[in-house]
Amino acid sequence: MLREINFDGIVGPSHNYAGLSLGNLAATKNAGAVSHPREAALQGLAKMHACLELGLAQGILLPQDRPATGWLAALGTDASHAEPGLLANAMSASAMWAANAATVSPAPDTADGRCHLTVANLATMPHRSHEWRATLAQLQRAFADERAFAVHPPVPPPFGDEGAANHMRLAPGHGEAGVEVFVYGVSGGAFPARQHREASAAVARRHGLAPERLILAEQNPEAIAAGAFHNDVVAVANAHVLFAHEQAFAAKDALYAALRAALPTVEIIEVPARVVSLADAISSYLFNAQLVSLGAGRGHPDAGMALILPTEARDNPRVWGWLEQLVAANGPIRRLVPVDVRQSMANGGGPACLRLRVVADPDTVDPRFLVNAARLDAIGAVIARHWPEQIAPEDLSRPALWAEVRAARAALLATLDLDELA
Ligand code: SUG
Repeated sequence: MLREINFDGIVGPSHNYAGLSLGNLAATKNAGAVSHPREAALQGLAKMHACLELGLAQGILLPQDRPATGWLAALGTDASHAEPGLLANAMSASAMWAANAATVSPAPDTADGRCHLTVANLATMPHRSHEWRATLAQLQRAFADERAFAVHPPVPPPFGDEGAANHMRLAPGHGEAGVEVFVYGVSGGAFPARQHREASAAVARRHGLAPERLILAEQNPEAIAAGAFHNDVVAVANAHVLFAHEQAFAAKDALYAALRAALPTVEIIEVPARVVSLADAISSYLFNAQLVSLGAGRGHPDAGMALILPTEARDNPRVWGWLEQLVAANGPIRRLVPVDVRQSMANGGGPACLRLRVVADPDTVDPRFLVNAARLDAIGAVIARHWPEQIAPEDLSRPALWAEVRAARAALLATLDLDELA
């Protein structure tokens, strides 16, 4: 049976605050702060436990090898000789934000009836631009069953592609054919537009989406200027529901009309700017929530939906007040589930950034990438034992930290029987 599976990126042992992402206000604000990789990874695991308790299917993606020696070698250097800025780019744990790993078109939407995944090139940011090789290697293993999946390499730069963070799928149910919305930005403001229209269109062509299953929509430049560097900071969709800020899209009326034409049962829940400003939306990450169907895996498709939100959304009275009214109103969204992912949030990554959604039959996925509570506990034991407690900026150039980070990852791969990713 087709189900939505959330694959969460396990926070890597080199998680740090180097302030590498221009236009990501949280990351810029926390540049130079001391990070806590162990706490960060355990917060991510607690979120996965919460998802399992809601009856959702859960998978994992693994941290990448850091420092990124292959990338440094391609630049004619190594960790011992690279200048600090370059080394920070090689030490980033940014692959944890799995929403940026790939764009996924589930089987019911595609021409050949397979689930298609295109790995994101993340070409706009140096620290993210070298993630794709290791991501491709992982996805090729997790989704190796070629009867069910097609895994594509990234679209070529300079067309920037940031994966599922700029992609929304709406459908009557996860296992039915839907419409896919690709949201791109147009450059010109103070901050880079990271998703290019050309990349979105290329992904849609490769996935074999029929024209009636495809909408290309421009992100509102005001949202990018306010710090919404990805669309998933101002909008999220699940099944037949779109939950979006009033200022998320450049031409929202045209988008909403196209959605209603493609999916007459669509429900659009718009948060007005006069109640929640773009600034509040971005600081609270209210839209970087996982909007999930409750009961779907247990055969109760009408059990409503939950928003799995960062605790920062609960801490903002304007945001929380609006959400409490929303769940009281008897609409599709019936539950609010705050989770503490503050270590990731401080780098601009909320609950939705940490996961990649794949609609698939779990039996077709390599089981090493799927988890239950017991497997999460085994991962937690490795993290508690091996992940550094903290990393200060000056630690990034310490060979002892490189060795610790490598050993930590190796211990996790061994526990999960995934040494082949070493
Ligand atoms: O690409 N932060 C990530 C956050 C990605 C969030 N993902 C989604 N919205 N889906 C980014 O800006 C900060 C890393 C640093 O500065 O070290 C960073 O890369």
